[in-house]
Amino acid sequence: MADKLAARDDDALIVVDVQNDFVRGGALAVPGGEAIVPLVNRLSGVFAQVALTQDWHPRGHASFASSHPGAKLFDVIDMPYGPQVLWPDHCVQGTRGAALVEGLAVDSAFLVLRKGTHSGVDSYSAFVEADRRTTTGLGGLLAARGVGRVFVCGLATDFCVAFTALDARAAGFETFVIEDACRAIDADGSLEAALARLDAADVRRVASSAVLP
Ligand code: VGL
Ligand code: ZN
Repeated sequence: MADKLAARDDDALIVVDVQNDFVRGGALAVPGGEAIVPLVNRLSGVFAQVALTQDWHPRGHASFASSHPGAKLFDVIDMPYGPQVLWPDHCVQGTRGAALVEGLAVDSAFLVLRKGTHSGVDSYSAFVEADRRTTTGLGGLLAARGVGRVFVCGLATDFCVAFTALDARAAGFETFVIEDACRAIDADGSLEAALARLDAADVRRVASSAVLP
């Protein structure tokens, strides 16, 4: 049996982007994304503090291929802040695609953090936007609430989960990714690259069985 991580009062769970557009039938469906919901709900039940995130883009967002005439889906372009993958329109503010998946446990969460709300800047991370300067305030909020360890799950492993975990670590939290409670987009080696970055940054990859009683 895998080693158990004893639950601590200073633990927080961040549930990343479990939204209609990232599951079956959505605009940017992550393969198997819908399958994590029961497990995510069980995890939410055992954490002292739970925060959810929502990718929440204005119409015409800079990360949409449709905002760049001549560009194709999944092209990578240079933005002032660095390379940007161009996605299908997704998680547009107020749309059904942007809503949290029905059946996701939301009642026990203390926070639903919306990110990617600035039209010219993407934000895979729930902590710092892609310009690497604009903060969402989440690091300070978690610190002020006494959080010491951050556990991350949700969608997608290789984008918003990985960047959120890396920034949690950079903000000084002991950080874990609960791998079986995530699913990946896995385009062009993005999953392998993300896992290597997590390992190099001392973000621990664990199974839900290590956390659940
Ligand atoms: C995400 C691509 C674009 C994610 C969000 O939640 O991983 N990926 N926007
Ligand atoms: Zn997005």
